[in-house]
Amino acid sequence: MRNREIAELFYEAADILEYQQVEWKPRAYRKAAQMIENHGEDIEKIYSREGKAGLTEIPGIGESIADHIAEYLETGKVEKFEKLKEKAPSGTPELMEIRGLGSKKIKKLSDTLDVKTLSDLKDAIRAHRLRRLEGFGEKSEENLAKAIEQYEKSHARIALGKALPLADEIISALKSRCESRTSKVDLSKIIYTGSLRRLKETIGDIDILAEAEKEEALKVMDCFVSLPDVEQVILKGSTKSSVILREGTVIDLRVVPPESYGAALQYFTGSKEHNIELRNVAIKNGYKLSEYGLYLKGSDKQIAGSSEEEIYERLGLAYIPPELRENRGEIKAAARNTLPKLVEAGDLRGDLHMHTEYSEGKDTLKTMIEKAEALGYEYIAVTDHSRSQKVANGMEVEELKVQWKEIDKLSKNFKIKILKGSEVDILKDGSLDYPDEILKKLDVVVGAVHSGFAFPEKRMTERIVTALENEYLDILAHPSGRLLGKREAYAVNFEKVFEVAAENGKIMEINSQPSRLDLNDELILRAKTFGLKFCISTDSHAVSDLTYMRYGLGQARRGWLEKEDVVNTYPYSRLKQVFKKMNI
Ligand code: DGT
Ligand code: CA
Ligand code: CA
Repeated sequence: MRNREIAELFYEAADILEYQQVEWKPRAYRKAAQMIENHGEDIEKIYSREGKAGLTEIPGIGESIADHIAEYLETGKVEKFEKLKEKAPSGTPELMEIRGLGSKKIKKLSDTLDVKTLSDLKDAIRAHRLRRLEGFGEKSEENLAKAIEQYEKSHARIALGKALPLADEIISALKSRCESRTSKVDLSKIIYTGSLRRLKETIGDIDILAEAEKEEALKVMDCFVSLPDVEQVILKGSTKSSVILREGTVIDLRVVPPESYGAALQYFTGSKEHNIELRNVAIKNGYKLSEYGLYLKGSDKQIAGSSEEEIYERLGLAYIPPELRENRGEIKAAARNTLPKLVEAGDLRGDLHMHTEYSEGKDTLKTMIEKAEALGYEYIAVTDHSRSQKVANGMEVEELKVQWKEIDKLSKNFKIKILKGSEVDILKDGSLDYPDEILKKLDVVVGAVHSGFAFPEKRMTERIVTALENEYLDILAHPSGRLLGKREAYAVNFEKVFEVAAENGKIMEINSQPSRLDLNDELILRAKTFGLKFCISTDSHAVSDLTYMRYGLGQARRGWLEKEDVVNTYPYSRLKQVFKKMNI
């Protein structure tokens, strides 16, 4: 199905024509694009069956637009549109998306200030060159600055930890609005799809899919665009609507009938690369796969479509969990029935990295324990910062001993096992931040780099290798040191780190803080080939952080990990064999 691709062609042409101040065509092109995008049947199929005559029967598509579609389907491009693109400055479509900027203004900016791209425009605003321009002025300069900020926010990738709760919220708000007494639409099948369902570490936009009969679809869309958090409606149709929320996130909602729900869920979950590969499998087996269903080639007969499971099954594949759908070998593995049995939330028995008021945590030791027990955990490790972490209120040896006493006391009142741990700094020479006689007494030592991030690769590698060779270190915390959107991973030779860690039986942390997600999926996949084991930890700084586990779990699953690969799925008795110093 190439309807969206064809629609995109006309949207782009419309933008450029508008810029060139052609009066009526942009409107006609946009209308056609919308009709094509929302047309239930494959435009390509209509053309191959009925030729141009079939196309002109679609409302909004006249002779000349049909000619363009035919040319595009035959040759992969439209000569006229290619010429248009050559004449327009390359930044035009982007500038058209800035609120308050129409084609006339863009032309004026280009002719008078030589502003051709978004970055030119930002420079011009910063230098206050717009306020003297006829038709602009100081107020409009300010408004444009705000519009650019909003545009950039809505185009920046957002953290999984922000997108996931937001999607949950929107889905439940939409459900209750639809199911209210005035609307009475039953939305029992609604789910987030796209990169969010694959639990990618960052999300471009939030995609939501809902099932409803055709007659109900518009009602669902009415509910969606009128949600209180919606700031701007980009597009509203009966199958797809798109909005921008007040805080800048873009949400796409698609509504499909029951017979296509599974096919749409599969398609819009992606990834695009997985879908392309899956479509090839379909073709090889004499089928055709689209977001509407799985069909016998050259026929309208749908053989699967209402559930994802039946689509994979009909293609001769084991069901592939969304986190694996990145075209990293999952389709071959599904064909051979060798997919991993991924670690699940219910497998996790404890959390091995958390802070309390003793260092930089916001909650008391007791509160953290209570919450962990309420989550059903069998054990936790309390790992406040070591003494060199002055900014994080790192603990002197004496304070640590006070904490041990409190742990001993509290242990009597709780069923959950409380491990005495520490997040110990790996100092610049690779040594650990407590003397051996203290390290020896800790049940779990989580080693972490918190300084000297700019070390050259060789020095950083030697530093971490030294720490991994230290018999008292158990876990390497957030091994790459990156902070999403803020700080790159430090330069380090991971091959060497993984090799030495494996030799010494050290555990790699998967840190679940939304700003870290470290190790990331790629590094997890790589580390696993060294035979390493992992722990998924929250690095909690407050009780509310304990639920971050789901994000780390997502990365572990994206890294193909099974229960056996993750030590905090082990029962307490077996954990003792991993951390040999454990003495409770
Ligand atoms: P994002 O939003 O950048 O984090 O990534 P996604 O994966 O959510 O991508 P998005 O929102 O553009 O599209 C949602 C899904 O729709 C995507 O995962 C797969 C499917 N899709 C989008 N474009 C194409 C395409 O050109 N071909 C195929 N086969 N699938 C596509
Ligand atoms: Ca998306
Ligand atoms: Ca999307």
